[in-house]
This record gives sequence, C-alpha cells and structure tokens, in this order.
Amino acid sequence: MRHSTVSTSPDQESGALSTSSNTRSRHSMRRTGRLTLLVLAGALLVSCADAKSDTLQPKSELARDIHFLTKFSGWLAAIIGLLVGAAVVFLIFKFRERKHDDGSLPKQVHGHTKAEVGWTIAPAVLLAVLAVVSIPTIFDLVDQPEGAIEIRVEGQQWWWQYSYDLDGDGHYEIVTANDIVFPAGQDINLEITSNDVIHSFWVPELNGKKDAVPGRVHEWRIQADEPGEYWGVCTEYCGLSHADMRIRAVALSDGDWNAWVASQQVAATVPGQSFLPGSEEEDVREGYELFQLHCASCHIVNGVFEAAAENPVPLLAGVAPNLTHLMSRTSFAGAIFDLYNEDGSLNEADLTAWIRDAPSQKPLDPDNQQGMLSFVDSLNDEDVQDLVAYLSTLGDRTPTSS
Ligand code: HEC
Ligand SMILES: [Cu+2]
Repeated sequence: MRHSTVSTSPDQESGALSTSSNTRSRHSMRRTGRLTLLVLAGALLVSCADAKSDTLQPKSELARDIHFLTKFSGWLAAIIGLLVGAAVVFLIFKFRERKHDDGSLPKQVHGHTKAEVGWTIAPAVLLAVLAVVSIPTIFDLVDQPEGAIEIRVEGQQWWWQYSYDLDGDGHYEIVTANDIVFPAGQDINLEITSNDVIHSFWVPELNGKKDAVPGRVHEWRIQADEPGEYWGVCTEYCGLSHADMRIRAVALSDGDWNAWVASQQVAATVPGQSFLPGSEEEDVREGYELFQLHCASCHIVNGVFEAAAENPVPLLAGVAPNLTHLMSRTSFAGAIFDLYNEDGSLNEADLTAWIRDAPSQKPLDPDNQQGMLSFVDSLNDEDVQDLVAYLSTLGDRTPTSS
C-alpha cells in the first residue's frame, strides 16, 4: 500500500481505508501501465524515424525471399487470429447466461471425435504449408555458389574484420574492418566466425542473421541489387559495446570494385625524411614515429608495421583493425563514426577524440583488456594531430556510387 503515495490528489491521500487504497494502487498501476505503453510506442516511433536499415525494404534477392516469408506467415497468422477471435466473441454471446435460463449447461462437445480430429489436422496442415513455403528459402539463404567471391568475416569485441583471399591460396590479400566491400549484383560467399565471444552478422536489407561463433565457420551469402551503402549491426549480445558494433556493407559497381581490389593490395610506405620544417610532411613523419612507438604493437600497416600480430597484445581477440587503407573506409571504430564529413573532408574531430581517448568514445572493457587504450596521459594535442596527419596518408578514399 506504500505505492499509494504515487497518487497526488490530497483527498485520495486522506483515505486510509484498505479498500480505497487498494483501488487507488490499482488505479495508479493502470496509469503506470498506460505510461509504459506510451513510452514504448514513443521509443518505437523515434527509433523508426532515422532507421538506417529496414527489414521491410529488401535490397537483394535473398532479403526479398525473407520479406515474402514474413508477409506470408504474418498475413496467415493475422487471418487465423481474427477468425479465432471472432469465433470466441460469437460463442461468448451465443452461449451467454440469459434471464430465464434454467441453469443447465449447453450441450458439451468434449470427446466430440469429428471436432477433435478437425482441430488436430488443421494446425498440422497449416504448419505443413508453412514448411513447404519456407524450407526451400532457408536452404537457399546459406547456399554458396561455386566461384563466387569469398569474404571471411570475423567478429570481435567490438568490431568486424573482413579478409579476402582473392586467388584461393589460403592467404588473405586484403584485410579490412568496418566496411565490408563487394561488387553489386553478384553473390558473395561469407565465412563467418568469431575471435572471442558469440556475435551475429546482420545486414537486414541484404540477408538474414548469421551467428559468428568462436571455433566454427558458418557459411552465409549476401548480395546487393545496386551499388550503395547498407547498414547492419551485431545482433547477438556480446558485452559492453554490443550496440556499437555496427556493419557497413559497401556495394560497388564493377569498375569501382576492380579499382578497390587493386588499390587495397598496395602496401604502405615509410614517409620520407626530407621535408621543410613546419610542412605537412614533417607532421606526417612525426606521426609515423609516434605510431611506431604507441600504436604498432596492436595495429598492422602492410609494408611498414607488420609485426603486430606476433606481439603479445592485451586484446582478447589478438587483433586490432589493419590500418593500411584506413582512408578507403567510410567509417571507423565498429562503424559508429563516419570517417568523412558531409562536405567530403576528413572527420578529424571524431578521429582525434578517438585516438586521444578511445574508451571515452566507445565503452570498452573496464580494465582495457579488449579494446584500444586511452592515450590521454601519453599524447598531447600536437602528437594526436601528427598521428591524424600520418593516418590520413594511409589509403585513398573509395568512390561510392551511392
Ligand atoms: C592495445 C592495442 C591498441 C593500441 C596500442 C592502439 N590501438 Fe587503435 N585500436 C585497437 C582496437 C582493438 C581497435 C578497434 C576498437 C573498436 O572498434 O572497438 C582500434 C581502433 C583504432 C582505429 C579505428 C580503426 C577502424 O578501422 O575502425 C584507429 C584509427 C586506431 N585504432 C588508431 C590507433 C592509434 C593512432 C594508436 C596509437 C596512438 C592506436 N590505435 C593504438 C587497439 C589498439
Ligand atoms: Cu557483437
């Protein structure tokens, strides 16, 4: 009865009888219920307002198949729900107690063989129809066509790594993060796994969800009708920054894809040592030296810092994003930040904040055993600026046809 203090009107406050206070608490409970509903509905609407991806807007053959199943089973369930609801209402009225009833029960149907056989067979038929319609699609979603481009997808706390073995020699020619880049209009085979805990890979407009499980490789497939950017997210709760483990699928036209593949295989070079004092080149060189000191223990830059993977680094997954072609991405840090501003310039604000103190930008494991370290104590503003100058030389921007 304590919760009666929730109600505000003074005359209610004075009623101390248990019955009235019961009514009141029921009243306030109903009010809380209504409030909760309102908040939920509001949250739902707000979340729809700037939805980056929409399960009901399929942009590939596979997503359209799933969408069809959703509609088919949804309508089927709706129709059955309405029929059952209508029957219940009808029966309630038909057999209600009337004024001059003699009190006897209506004729009972318990043990009515025809009825019982009927309501056993009807659901079985329904499930059979659903199975016939959905099972082929389920097999189709995982089907991996021969000769299709293959991308290894590795989940880690809390970002995705994508590796491409272009010639099938078991060695990955391209390793990147956040943006999964592929040609539009083609089937792409995915080998999905995880380096730490269970994650789940989901780009709703391209296909359904597939779990990423440590020690296992799950086959999956995506495709996109048109070049463009498609957004996804990890959908298996995987710890503190689960919500910040996003995916950007970047589908390119054939020409852009070929250019991307070629440029990704170019290794980085060590910045030169001859420059004018105060020049941009000097910043880049200083950034490179700082990188060697503070960052190369975790991050690989092909052709320059390649030892990271062999060093014992305090990362559960043992890997940090390969930064060789950082500038070719649209996003960073689990795809939660745009790498470029709308006017096309580098998003230095977020990049600077990230390098300075990553754990404040994206909650990482409290004892920093899994994410990027904070450098608030070891790097000053100028250092971070130099590091950004160096990073901005790593790779070229990818043309996105969207
Ligand atoms: C202890 C290992 C470690 C060190 C040292 C480290 N990082 Fe990182 N870094 C990571 C991890 C792990 C991530 C991925 C974090 C995430 O997205 O959740 C990351 C992400 C990044 C990213 C975003 C890359 C992308 O594609 O998402 C940049 C840029 C970056 N680090 C730069 C640096 C710089 C510059 C330094 C040195 C000042 C540095 N890192 C030092 C582990 C490290
Ligand atoms: Cu995850």
